[in-house]
Amino acid sequence: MAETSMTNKFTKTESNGHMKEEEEALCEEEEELLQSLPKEKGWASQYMYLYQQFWCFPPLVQATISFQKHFQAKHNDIVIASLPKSGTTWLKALAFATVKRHRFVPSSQNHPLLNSNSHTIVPFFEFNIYGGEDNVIPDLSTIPEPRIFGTHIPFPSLSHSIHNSNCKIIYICRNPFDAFISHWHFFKTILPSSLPTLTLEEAFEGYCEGIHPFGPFWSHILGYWNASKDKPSKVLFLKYEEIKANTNFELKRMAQFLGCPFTKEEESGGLVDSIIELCSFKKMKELEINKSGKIANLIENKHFFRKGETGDWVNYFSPSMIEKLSKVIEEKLGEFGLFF
Ligand code: PAP
Repeated sequence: MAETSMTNKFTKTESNGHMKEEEEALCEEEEELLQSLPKEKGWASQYMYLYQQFWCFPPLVQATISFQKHFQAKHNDIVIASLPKSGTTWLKALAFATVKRHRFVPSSQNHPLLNSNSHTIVPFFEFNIYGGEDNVIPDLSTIPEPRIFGTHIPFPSLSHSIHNSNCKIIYICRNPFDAFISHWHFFKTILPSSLPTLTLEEAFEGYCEGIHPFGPFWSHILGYWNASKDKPSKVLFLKYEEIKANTNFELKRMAQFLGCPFTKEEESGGLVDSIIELCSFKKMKELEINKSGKIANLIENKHFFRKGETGDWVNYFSPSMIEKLSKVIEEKLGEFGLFF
């Protein structure tokens, strides 16, 4: 399978001959399950549901169940994990360019990242792979190894096979102030104007209570943070701000963690720099595919590249908002040594 457009090219297989009845049973079960879950006003849908201690839209409940049931991790798989709007697009690109550098030379004019958005190359479990409306189980065995996947699902809800295999997880964490603003902008931009969106103030209230997609943010961050402390060879915890400040250092740390450190020759030959350049905000934003393309024929790629800066939140937060979110961060994350 070509690595450049995996999302749309999974082979979908029927698990047995009773697919139709199974699907119907699944819909009823799903409906019953949703009815039993706590719900709140959604960010981009009427309601969000609290499933396995995280907030998600209705289709994500089914996708998560399917992922947990069917995904079989391989020992050399790589999972890029994050809360939405934490730098996932960037980390997926950096990881792909690094891990596949012998197959795709980063300075090449034909590099897959020049023709496809990184979300297409590195698909999400919950949106792309198990999120189809057909409830069909994808065959992932033809994806060239090491396979790289993305997810916003919290650590405890990852599939057992991810927990139990030697596959590696890289988590990217972003200052909650910036992640919130980025997320709010994203929904405001992608939703059709006919749909009601939350005001900044409404979304902020929900965010501080942990009611936002894949939230609460503090549980999500802590799940991966604690896992990175318990199992440093399995989970690498990175921060968007630190990658921004010293991309070279953090990229080398990531390559080391993934078991493919850069050689002295690669470094002196400019390979690290060419990966950084290939994945830079400026370069990616200007690519034709990211100006005019869409992900899964749905979301325009350009919406994944807004400002790409740290600290943009200062343009939106009132003094009382700063005080409120700072307090939540201090209360929930301070004792674990996580500051922003
Ligand atoms: P996702 O959760 O929908 O995948 P994600 O990629 O995690 O989104 O986050 C998007 C943010 O990363 C945007 O931030 P902003 O709204 O504050 O601008 C986007 O601009 C930023 N981003 C995307 N690509 C890059 C990149 N190559 N370098 C730095 N930041 C980037």
